[in-house]
Formats: sequence, C-alpha cells, structure tokens
Amino acid sequence: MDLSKIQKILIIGLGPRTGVAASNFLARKGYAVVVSDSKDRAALTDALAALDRGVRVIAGAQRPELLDEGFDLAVLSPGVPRAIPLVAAAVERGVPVVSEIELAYRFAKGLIVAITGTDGKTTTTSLVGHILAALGIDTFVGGNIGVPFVSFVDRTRDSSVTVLELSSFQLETIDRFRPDVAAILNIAPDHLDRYATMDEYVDAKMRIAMNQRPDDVFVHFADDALIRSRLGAVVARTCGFAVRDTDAAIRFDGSMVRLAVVDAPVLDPTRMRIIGVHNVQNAMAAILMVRAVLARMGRPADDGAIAEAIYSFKGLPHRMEIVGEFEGRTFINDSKATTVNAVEMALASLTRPAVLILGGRTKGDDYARLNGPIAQRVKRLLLIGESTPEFARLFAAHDPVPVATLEEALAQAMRHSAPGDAVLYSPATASFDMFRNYEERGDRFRETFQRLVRGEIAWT
Ligand code: UMA
Repeated sequence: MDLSKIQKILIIGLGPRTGVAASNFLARKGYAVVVSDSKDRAALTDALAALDRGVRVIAGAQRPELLDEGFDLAVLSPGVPRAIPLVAAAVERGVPVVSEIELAYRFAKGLIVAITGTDGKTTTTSLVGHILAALGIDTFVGGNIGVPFVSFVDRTRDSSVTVLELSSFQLETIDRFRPDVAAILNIAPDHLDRYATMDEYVDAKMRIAMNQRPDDVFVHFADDALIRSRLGAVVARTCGFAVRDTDAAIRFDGSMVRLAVVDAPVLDPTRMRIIGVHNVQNAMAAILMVRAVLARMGRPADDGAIAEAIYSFKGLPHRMEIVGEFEGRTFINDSKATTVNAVEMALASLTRPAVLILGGRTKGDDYARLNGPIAQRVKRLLLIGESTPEFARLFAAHDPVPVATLEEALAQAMRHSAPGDAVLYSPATASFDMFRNYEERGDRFRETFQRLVRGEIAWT
C-alpha cells in the first residue's frame, strides 16, 4: 500500500471508536472516504453524529458489489471478521485490506511499544505508559485499550513513545507495522469463536513480531511453552520474564523480582498496589519493555525509578480495584471479571479469606470449575443476578446466600465476614441482566460501598 497513490478509501465497520476515528482522520487528510456498516442507520445514530461532513455512509447489507465503484484501500475495524464476503471480495480484487493500526503506523513518529497476550494486556499497557510518563518521557497510550491509534497519531513526535495494546483482531491485518519493542504476555484459549484452531490464534498474536529487525526487542513469557516453541521465527532480540525459568532475563523467585543483567533484586512485589502473581508477571514484562525503550533512547536504565513508578501504579478501575476499607474489611471491585478464568485469577491473588459476590448473565462458561477455588478461599458465597437459580444448584455444596441487590449483598457480606477479610465482587458473568455494561456494574458497587461507609445500609 502506497499512500501517495491512494484516493478513495472504504472503511468497513463504523464502530463508535475505530470506524469513526479512522473516517475522520482520513477525510481531514483529503481522502474520499466511504464507510460501510452492517447495521441500519437507526442503530448507528451516535457514530453518525460523530462523523465529519464529507464522509459517505452506506448502512445495511455489505454486498461485495459495493466495491464496484472502485476503492484503492479498505480499512477494517477490529470487530469485523475477515471472513465476511465483502472483505474476501476486496482481497480477491486486489484492494489492500489493513487494520486501523497499520494505517496509523504509516503516519507515526517516535518509538512504538506494542503489547498483546490473552490476559493482562490492558493493565500492562497502562503500566508501561505510567512508568514512561513518570520518567518524564512524552508518552501516548492507545489501541485495544479503547483509544484508536489514528485518534492521536498526528500528535506523536520523534521524541515520543507510543504504547499500544493490540488484540489478535488488530494484528490480523497489519502489513508493515513494526514495533521497536513488542511483547506477548501469555497465550490461553480465547476468541475460539473467531479462530478455527488454537494455532491460528497464536499465529495472529505472533504477527506482532513479524516485521521486527535484529535491533528491536521481543519480550515474552518464558514459562509459556507455546510462545517458546515459536521463538525460532523471531528476528528481534528476545527477552523473557518468568516465574519458573531460571535463565530468563527477569524472574520472580517467590519473594523478589530479580534482573539477570544486574544480578540483583529490582522489585519488591509486596509494595505493589496491583496484587497477585499475574501482576508480578505484568510488572516484569513492563520492566523489560521500559528498559528496552530507554536503551533505544540512549538513556541509562534507572531501576530504582522504574520500581518506584510501579509501586505508585494504582491499576485500572474494575480490575481487582480496591475501593476501600470498612470495619477492617477490604472491598474489591473486580466487575471486569466476566469469565471463570478471571475469577480463578482473582481468588488466587488473595492472601486473606473472602466473601465472594458472584453472578449475572451467564455465557456458557464452565462455571462448575469454580467449586475448587471457592472451597479453598471463600468463606461465604453470595449469589446475585439472573444466574442465581443455576449457580445455587452448581455451588450448593458451599451453602450460598442469594441476594437481590448490591445493597443486600454488602449488608450480607458484612454479616458473614470479620475484620481482616476481603469482600470481592468478581461476577464471572456478563453484566447485562442488571446493568448496561461492566463499568456501570463496578461503579454501582463502588457507590454502594460509599453508602455502607456513610451508614446508609443497615447490616448489624
Ligand atoms: N460490523 C460490520 N460488519 C460485520 C461485523 C461488524 O459492519 O460483519 C460493524 C458493527 O456493526 C460495528 C463495527 O463493525 O459497528 C465494529 O466495531 P468494533 O467492534 O471494531 O468497535 P470499536 O468501537 O471500533 O472498538 C474496537 C475494538 N473492538 C473489538 O475489537 C471488538 C475495541 O476493543 C477497541 O478498544 C477499539 O476498537 C479501539 O481500538 C474492545 C474489545 O472488546 C475493548 N476488544 C477485544 C478484547 O479485548 O477481547 C478484542
């Protein structure tokens, strides 16, 4: 794709973030922009209102004939599968199909750090951004985290660093995108509705390194056999973080994080505000990435300053977010935990007994798997939401307490806990039975906690 020869561009998918940002970005640069979305106009009201004048919208059926008017380039939103007939037809006709990430990359200045993986990418992306900013570096954070790369790429400078969270969807349609520093945090089965095999999903993730050169850095989880088996194809310098692999560049020995090059501890995880071994792993990956950026900038690695920045990182809302203490109990909002995996991780990261609030709209996950972790770590199980009848049967062995509202959940949590315990809202399910999304669910939990603190909820 040679941008200087391109005049007319088709954007496929008018999502509220990517489609809108990419359309406006290209229209402002003088390209003729047409955007197609499978939804009808009524369902696109918000996106349409945010579009610049001059962007033409074709709403509804996405027939391949749409291409007859002739396009030089197609930009695909991450939520649109490459398998749809319109995309297949574009490829057949020789129209280059790229992701918004590839598009923005062609306009980007400065260094790029790109992070993918199944779990922890949003936290790690924010953490790397937080450390770089704390070190006084002009930093941008975006990508799958919710801020499209095109929305800020024009503000990047030669001296700035862009930290991108990338999903496998975004990586499917990169072409020349070459991050100076790339990371794959871990790979577990996910999105298998979109990928035919696990191998295909891993292939998509590994594309993050495909254009890297020997002076670039590729950070990976050294304990992960699946990633290790693909390292032969990586041209960049590889750098591993590990809990088990003792040869890794950085490792957690169970009490401290040790960096091989300095042969010394560089991080004390007990001082971190984000808890759990998975967050120690995220922090180790972040240290390797930040050190690689500093090296590329010709700046010395100040491991003390990097560690202080990690200790000051509060984490993200709704992910094991400590909302406060009341009567000796720590209240934790983990509303983002919409899967069994996420709840397992949340429980594994706790060092104290917990009252667990579980439930919402089920998504066909294997919920019975939670019986083990609940038996080990939960002192009382509270059930909320439309999954209550199903969960009451599944978890009958733990004598769960059904609650109708968050107010009742917090009152019961107080009654069934003691000072020193945690109260964890980690639902394992989607939020749509009672809330608009997981953010609203977490906000409501936080507000209800504030009401408990103010004495507005009776529990004694
Ligand atoms: N559509 C079509 N044809 C189709 C299918 C969909 O036209 O066949 C349309 C839909 O009607 C919709 C649009 O395409 O209007 C798709 O929009 P989108 O889902 O790409 O929405 P955006 O708002 O642009 O959000 C996307 C990412 N969404 C997905 O990957 C599903 C956001 O990641 C990302 O933050 C944003 O771009 C900015 O880069 C979200 C996500 O869930 C958080 N990501 C997945 C994850 O983290 O697991 C990968």
